[in-house]
Amino acid sequence: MPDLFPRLTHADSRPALFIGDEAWTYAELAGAALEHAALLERNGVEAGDRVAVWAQPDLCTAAAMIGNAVAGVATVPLNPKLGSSELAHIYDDSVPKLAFCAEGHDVPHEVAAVPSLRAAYSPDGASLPALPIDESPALVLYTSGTTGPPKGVVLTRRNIAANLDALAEAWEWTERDTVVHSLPLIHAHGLVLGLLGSLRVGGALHYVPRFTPKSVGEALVDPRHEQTMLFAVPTMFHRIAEAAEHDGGLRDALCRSRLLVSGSAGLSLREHQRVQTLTGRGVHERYGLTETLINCGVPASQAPMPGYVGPPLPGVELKLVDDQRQEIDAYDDQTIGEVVVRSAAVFAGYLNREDATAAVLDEEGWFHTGDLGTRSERGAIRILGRRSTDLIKTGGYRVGAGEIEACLLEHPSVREVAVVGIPDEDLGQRIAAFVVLRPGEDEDSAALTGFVAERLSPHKRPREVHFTTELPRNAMGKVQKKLLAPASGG
Ligand code: MLC
Ligand code: AMP
Repeated sequence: MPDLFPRLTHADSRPALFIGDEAWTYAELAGAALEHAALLERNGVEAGDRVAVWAQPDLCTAAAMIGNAVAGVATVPLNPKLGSSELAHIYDDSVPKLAFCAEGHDVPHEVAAVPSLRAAYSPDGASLPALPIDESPALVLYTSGTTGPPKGVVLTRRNIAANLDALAEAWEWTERDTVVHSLPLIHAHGLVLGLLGSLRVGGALHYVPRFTPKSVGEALVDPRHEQTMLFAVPTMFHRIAEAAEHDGGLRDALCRSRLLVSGSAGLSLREHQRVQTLTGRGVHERYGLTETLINCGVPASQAPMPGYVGPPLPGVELKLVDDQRQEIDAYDDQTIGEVVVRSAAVFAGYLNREDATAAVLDEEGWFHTGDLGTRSERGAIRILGRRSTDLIKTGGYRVGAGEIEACLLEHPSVREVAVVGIPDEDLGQRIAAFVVLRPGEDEDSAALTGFVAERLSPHKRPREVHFTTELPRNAMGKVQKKLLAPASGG
């Protein structure tokens, strides 16, 4: 029978996870996951329920996520920095039976309706039962749209296994690899690829709880690892390249890694070249979305292709379509169309949002990404922008302009607001808010920034606030965001 994590069902003493100074073998991780599953049962959780997990950087967090799968429940990962309004929305929408937090960390918010469960596991070795690869929901990942609050993306075990196997093939990813990353354990990149991917191939994950170029560099050359792969977002590569200018050890660490992989946003040609010049080796890009997981990637067997995210992964069908959703045949590297994909990794739908699912997933199973790209003669894809300027990618995080606007409009001093993404060398895009205050009100930008950080989450806070007396509108009264940020949306 196909099994989601074969190495956990024949668990041995090979290392599975390194988090900070702590480490677990596969047998220890399996034992902890079983302890977690037993704890869920004692607390009345049943197969088919959902359980939220505060994604603290802790071995027990990983055990809880795997233990949830053993118990047949879907994990709703929660960002430990999540603000109060966004958490309330996620709880209301996903209705978790309980929320787990690894002991030793503060539970960020207690919400009476959702009981908190705290535990620390110190396992003896064990093995898991096989986890069948089927259509059961494994994860509900909350991600932003252009308007409204974030939607829950339901990913099944089959989605996850299909995508990880395609990536393993493209990257020649095996049990010999230790992935090093410092991404939050709440999204496709850090959680699905970084954690679940490492466990599915039977390799290891070395998680760096707090991102600094130095700590990532040290993890890459940790003598316990046979060979390493680095997963990072472009903002991290930008900061790593800055630091590597003056740090020979970091340059050496990058050079010795088997594969450097960038994703979640486009890596600029400048950063590609900088890493290449500094270390003598390049960065392999890949492209995906929460809803589809990874669609394209430059194979490890090929040289990096700055500017391109590579061809579709094995098992991914990809086409370009025009505004009428008609297929574009061009392989000319010039004609721009919306990227549309179909694969076993495409999600099961948005939780409780059939309307929103139908808007992006057609009856033949094609998912409309909203991303604009071209295709070369050899099928390599370039991502050039997005259909909507209201989806912002900042530091690799996807943020909807609409949700920030709605949040700021709850502030008593704010009368009108427009939020845009402004090109930024470090973050890719930085969030800017243009605010019209109510007559007689006076507010400073820090107060508004803090208002968003507290209610949504810190990475959604505007990095700049411009106070104005009027927003530019067209004859229909619609705000003309292009006038606020002419080059936004890239
Ligand atoms: C500052 N801070 C505030 C604040 N101002 N907190 C509250 N209120 C305010 N007004 C604090 C923050 O809480 C944080 O604290 C610190 O300042 C800096 O936080 P930041 O601004 O978020 O950090 P930054 O340096 O900008 O982070 C850069 C980054 C981060 C690269 C580390 O953006 C990141 O982790 N990105 C990864 C995104 C990701 O995983 N995307 C994958 C999506 S999946 P403290 O204490 O924490 O320092 C996907 C699919 C695919 O896209 O293809 O992969
Ligand atoms: P998310 O749902 O957070 O995974 O964000 C998905 C979006 O990230 C995609 O729709 C793209 O706009 C963007 N993205 C991911 N990887 C890349 C990449 N390599 N190049 C350009 N954009 C990317």
